[in-house]
Amino acid sequence: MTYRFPPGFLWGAATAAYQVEGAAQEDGRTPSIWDTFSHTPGKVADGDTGDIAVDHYHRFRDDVGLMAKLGLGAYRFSVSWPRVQPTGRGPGFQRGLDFYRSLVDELLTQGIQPLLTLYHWDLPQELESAGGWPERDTAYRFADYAAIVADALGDRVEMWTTLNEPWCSAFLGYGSGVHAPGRTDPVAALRAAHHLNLAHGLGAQALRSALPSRGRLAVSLNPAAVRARTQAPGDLDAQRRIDALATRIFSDPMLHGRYPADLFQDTARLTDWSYVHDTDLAVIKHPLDALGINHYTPSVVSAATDNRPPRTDGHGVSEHSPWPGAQHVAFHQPPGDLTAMGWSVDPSGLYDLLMRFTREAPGLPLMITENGAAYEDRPDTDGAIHDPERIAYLRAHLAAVHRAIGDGADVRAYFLWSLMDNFEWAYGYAKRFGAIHVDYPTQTRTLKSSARWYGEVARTGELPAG
Ligand code: IFM
Repeated sequence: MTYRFPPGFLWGAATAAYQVEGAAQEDGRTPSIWDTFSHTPGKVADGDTGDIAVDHYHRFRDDVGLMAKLGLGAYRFSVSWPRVQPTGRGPGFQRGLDFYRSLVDELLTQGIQPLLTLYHWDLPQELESAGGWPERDTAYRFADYAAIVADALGDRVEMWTTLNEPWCSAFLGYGSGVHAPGRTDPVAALRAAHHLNLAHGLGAQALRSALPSRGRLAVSLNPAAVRARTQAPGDLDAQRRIDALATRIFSDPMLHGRYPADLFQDTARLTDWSYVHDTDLAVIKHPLDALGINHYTPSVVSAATDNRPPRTDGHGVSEHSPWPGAQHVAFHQPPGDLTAMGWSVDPSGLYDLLMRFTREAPGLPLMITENGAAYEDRPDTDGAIHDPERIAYLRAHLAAVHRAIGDGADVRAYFLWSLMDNFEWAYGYAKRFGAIHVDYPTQTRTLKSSARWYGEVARTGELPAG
């Protein structure tokens, strides 16, 4: 059986600036929090940094050529804030903006639609030194930055997303500390979450006023598909808590203009949320043209039988929890084969999320802005790279997307994470998510079998049966 996707469905692949660009000290770019963090001993596996990454800054024309060869219709990339506004304040920096203009022009020349993400975690270090996301001012700085990028690229980029996975920025960056800036303060994490929401709203306002009317706005969230281990009241309460902290803390303000009452109760011993000002929620609930969903694996939780903080699963190792106020929640391995990240392969999570937001935000188109898997891909003796597990993962998840569309979900796009192997945050270069293999010492790109397979799906709009 073959699954046919709707006409016009957009097939793309995604990357993010710090993970691929390199050229960290070129053309006026200043350090971001990820430069500082990755250069701090012990923070990233093997001491890896994004200094060179996969050198996309210099090789973007070849990389776009590979996308065109595969037949991709869209490329999701992010702008490096410290490249285009090096101090995080003041006017835009022309050389940095020129790079993105060249990238976008190359994409358009090849018939590939750009999807631009403004913030994929690389806050200018100067703004972190001034307090970072726990401080309200950072949200206003983000709105200024959004306007700069919109003024420079709004004539040629139609699809915009404000933030990528604000949960990671807030709770891995300021809670468990496995991501930059590496702080471990639960109250700072909650403050960061609110100011990221505010940044989204202010940024969306700035984009709307700077972009031509055809500009389309979205945000990429990583909502959790979280299941209770049993139907016991304690396990259901654990599920509710994690759902509030992982998903509703962002989706409720952005889509409905409110914070969940249970989130405020669960965190009342930590914070009174007085940093949420009266008018903030109206700003945050800015009308969107689409919701971006990033999804990899579901979670299974239960009530914890002891007082240990929940483990930081899948993003790095920390004694500090990324879940403020949820110290009585335990995480369990969901069923399914495991990827190289230790994440289980269970496409029902993606289906459930698509149906959830179809019910919760009727009429709002959905895009899968990230989905994919890391495996230990190695070239054969003849240099070919066969990655049947990745093909199986993608096939299963795309079948789930197709099923959701059949059940009424208005899904418009799918972006594979990732176009090519790259810097996987706290894991450095040890985890390979790419459909294109990168030999890091030589920067040679080689299509894996999954790239050829995905290219065929993208070109035909059809998912062949396994
Ligand atoms: O590599 C990341 C990406 O930057 C954000 N979403 C999850 C991916 C895999 O961990």
